[in-house]
Amino acid sequence: MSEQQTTNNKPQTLNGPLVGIVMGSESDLDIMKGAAEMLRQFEVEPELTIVSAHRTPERLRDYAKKAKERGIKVIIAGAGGAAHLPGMVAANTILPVIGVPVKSSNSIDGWDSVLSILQMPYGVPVATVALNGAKNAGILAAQILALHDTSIADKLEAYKEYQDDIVMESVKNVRSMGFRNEFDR
Ligand code: RP5
Repeated sequence: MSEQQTTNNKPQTLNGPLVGIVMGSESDLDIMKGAAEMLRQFEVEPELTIVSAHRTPERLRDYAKKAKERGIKVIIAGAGGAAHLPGMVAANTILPVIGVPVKSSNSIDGWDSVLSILQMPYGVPVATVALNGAKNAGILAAQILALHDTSIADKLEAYKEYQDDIVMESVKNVRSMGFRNEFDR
């Protein structure tokens, strides 16, 4: 892997994406594209593809084993039902893996996906976000990259301020409806 230090102390991989998004099926895309959209807000262009733990086990192993040498820093893996993809990716790499439980067509109620990804055995962690929480997975991946990238860190700070502004707008709206609010007096 080739890396260079830029002036803002930003480790920049010359070729290839820093975040890999994988999902068990194209049917997960509606949810999982949220991770890519969120990363793009921080000007991180991820790669995104299908890797099925059950239908393409060799591809899974290959993807996870080669990710680090290809320059990937964080993997986001999403799957539904018997959601073994994130755990098996984590079993095959030392990169941080963020797991997204997807409520899919074969999911009973979502708990199957959540527990399949959440309840990893000791020694093989997967950072699990909420059911269908791909957007948070994107933010979390950006936060990991921001540890060594001041430009992403600045965008995350701005995003925090944006969220604050949105809530304070709601505070004003609710107050204008005539509800008592002594806190913001
Ligand atoms: C999982 O099974 C996939 O991640 C998807 O959430 C679910 C259903 O897959 P399809 O039958 O729609 O391809 O492996």
